[in-house]
Amino acid sequence: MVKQGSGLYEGKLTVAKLYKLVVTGAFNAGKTTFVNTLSQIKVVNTDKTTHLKTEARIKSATTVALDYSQARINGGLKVHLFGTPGQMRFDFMHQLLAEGMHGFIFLVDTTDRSMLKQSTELLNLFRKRGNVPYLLVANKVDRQGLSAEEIRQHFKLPPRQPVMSCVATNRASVQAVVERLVAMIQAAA
Ligand SMILES: Nc1nc2c(ncn2[C@@H]2O[C@H](COP(=O)(O)OP(=O)(O)OP(=O)(O)O)[C@@H](O)[C@H]2O)c(=O)[nH]1
Ligand SMILES: [Mg+2]
Repeated sequence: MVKQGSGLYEGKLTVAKLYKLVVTGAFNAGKTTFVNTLSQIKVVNTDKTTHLKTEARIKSATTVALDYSQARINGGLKVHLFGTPGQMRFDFMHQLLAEGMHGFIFLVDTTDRSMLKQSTELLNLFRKRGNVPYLLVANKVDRQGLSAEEIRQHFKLPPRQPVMSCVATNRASVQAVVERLVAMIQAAA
């Protein structure tokens, strides 16, 4: 007999449930930061220098393929976090990463109203990509910007659709978002 907790117990193989969660949102919303903050492994990032002046004014590098990390949350559940690029020119990656997802987190930069139009387009695309639970997240609330309620109104979300505030540089804040989405996935199962 094998000890309890090893995965094998009284001859039975118990496979822990894995969740594939996608972290998406428009350019500069904080996706890479979010995925990196929670990780318990060495993360995979694919940020490359951007040659677009409009982007380079904001930051020098942007995600061109994906971010990837893993973490264990409440009760030892394992989540795989896949961050996407933000721009529509990488939509082929959005499609690949959305394949088989259990749910998605949609980050909105509350400090940058100029990205709301792109955010709306991307959110509509992701809603069509999979009939899965999602969480809209008002990110960067440590800075002056739109409130979670203003974000809800902009996206015309129904009252039952949760919106959470987040600071993607803060581990507890990121973990709370991930745990909420997993609870939504479990409730929908
Ligand atoms: N103040 C503050 N800054 C944040 C927060 N989250 C991310 N940032 C900053 O926002 C900038 C963009 O963060 P990234 O994680 O690269 O954003 P991204 O969405 O992955 O960007 P792309 O991949 O280029 O679309 C960085 O300077 C981060 O440090 C936050 O919650 N608060
Ligand atoms: Mg990124």
